[in-house]
Amino acid sequence: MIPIHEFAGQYVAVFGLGRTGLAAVRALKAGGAKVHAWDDNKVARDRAIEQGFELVDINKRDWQQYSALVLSPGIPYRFPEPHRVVELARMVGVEVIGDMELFARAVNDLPEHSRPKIVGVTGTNGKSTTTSLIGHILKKAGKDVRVGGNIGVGVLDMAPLHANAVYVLELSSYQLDLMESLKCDVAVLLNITPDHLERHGGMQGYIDAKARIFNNQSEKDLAVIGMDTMSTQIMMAKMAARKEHLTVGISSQYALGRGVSVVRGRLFDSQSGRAMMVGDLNDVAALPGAHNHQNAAAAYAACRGLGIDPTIIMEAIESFPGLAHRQEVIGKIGDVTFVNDSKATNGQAALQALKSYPRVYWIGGGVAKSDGLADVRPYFGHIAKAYLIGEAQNQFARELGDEVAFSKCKTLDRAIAEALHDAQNSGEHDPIVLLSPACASFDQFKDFEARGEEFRQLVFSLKDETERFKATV
Ligand code: UMA
Repeated sequence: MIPIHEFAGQYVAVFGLGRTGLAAVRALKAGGAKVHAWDDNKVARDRAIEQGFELVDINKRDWQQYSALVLSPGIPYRFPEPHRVVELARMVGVEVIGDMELFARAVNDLPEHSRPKIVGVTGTNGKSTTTSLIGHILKKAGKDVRVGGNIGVGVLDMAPLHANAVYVLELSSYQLDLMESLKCDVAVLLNITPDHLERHGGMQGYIDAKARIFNNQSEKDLAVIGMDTMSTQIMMAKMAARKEHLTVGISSQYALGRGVSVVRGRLFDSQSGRAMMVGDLNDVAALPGAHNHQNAAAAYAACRGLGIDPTIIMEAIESFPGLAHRQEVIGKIGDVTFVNDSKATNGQAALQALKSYPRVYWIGGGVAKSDGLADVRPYFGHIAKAYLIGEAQNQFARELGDEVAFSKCKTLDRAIAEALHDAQNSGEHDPIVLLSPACASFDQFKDFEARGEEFRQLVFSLKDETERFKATV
């Protein structure tokens, strides 16, 4: 845990009792603050009480007493409309900040020579893979590395600040909105495509939130920018012209004259102006597809920026085990392979998975994003049949129309059973059942992780049943 001393002896309100909020309460208390923590949800409150937290309903308190409101990232800050507690804080001039801001101020309070290195990673898709890959490479290079943030570890739950450590932080647009002071030694922006627009008042608000990752960087700090989406290309052009940072472009679509590119699966470093082949990503099983190649290029550029040798980086990329819920191969039932890509909560992410396989039995649905299946449409030809679940099933059925065969399954268990049956009877060689929903999960699951875990459990129990059945005939 990273104790926060800034508010020692003062009252601080913490709102939201999920991973962020509980870590913030612990860290603020350890630093001597008087913390009033609350959550709208009784289940979350009861869980916190069970864990020994004392709660105070901040809706009923005098807000003049608070020095700050620490808000969890999932709670509306500006759009679609600010949460009531944000309004309360604003009315009395109490600052509203996130856990990343507390972390940043704690780092900035250290004398310069004792500050750890900070690597920030953001983007619409690929953040978790890139964050985790950078962590893996730095570990292999012998660094004292800590990985956290949006990837699932509240930043204040990470190991205490240490001069020689490297903190690799996945930063969501929500977290970026709630921070001012973080200065990344290396900041990575992978790509920007429409997502979470309701929380940012539209596309420009979303782009502005993502751009905040570069705030406070000096001309010695490195900005790694994906060149495969229009908004990030524009950002790169503006930043390179201003010369306020060192910039490096990365791409898995274009061979960049200067930058880091992946061409036909091969990783090239042309930062010096001369292209040097670093290695072949085609054989790296945990990083399939062009989107993962871009993640690898970003991780390479970030680690080069920290002075790691190209050979060490490439060896580490080759040994990367991959992440759960991201094109994760769960196993096989007979010849049928099951792939869990539950993290694909939007069309762009699902498109990347569909692109990676020429033919799949595809499970999709949940809570659709505003653009539905628009991104996935170019890869409809890769779908042997679609198995639709959740709130989005009727909308997706309309979008697939006559172009793709589909079945409305409503729930994940039915979708898996039907997909397995069809795949087994297809006569195809090694068919693939892919869960890559192109939707948020919260109509039927707590989050994408719970959805992916259920997929895994259902596949395992079907496998057991199939094996028992085989044993009895
Ligand atoms: N709550 C209220 N009132 C509301 C809304 C929520 O009281 O109006 C309460 C909920 O009852 C709940 C708490 O707020 O108890 C949840 O807070 P949260 O949604 O911020 O969730 P945390 O558990 O703190 O997790 C957050 C990130 N979640 C979101 O941003 C939605 C986690 O990212 C992150 O791993 C964690 O902090 C640690 O940094 C998850 C995520 O889905 C993976 N992120 C989004 C994404 O990747 O697309 C941005």
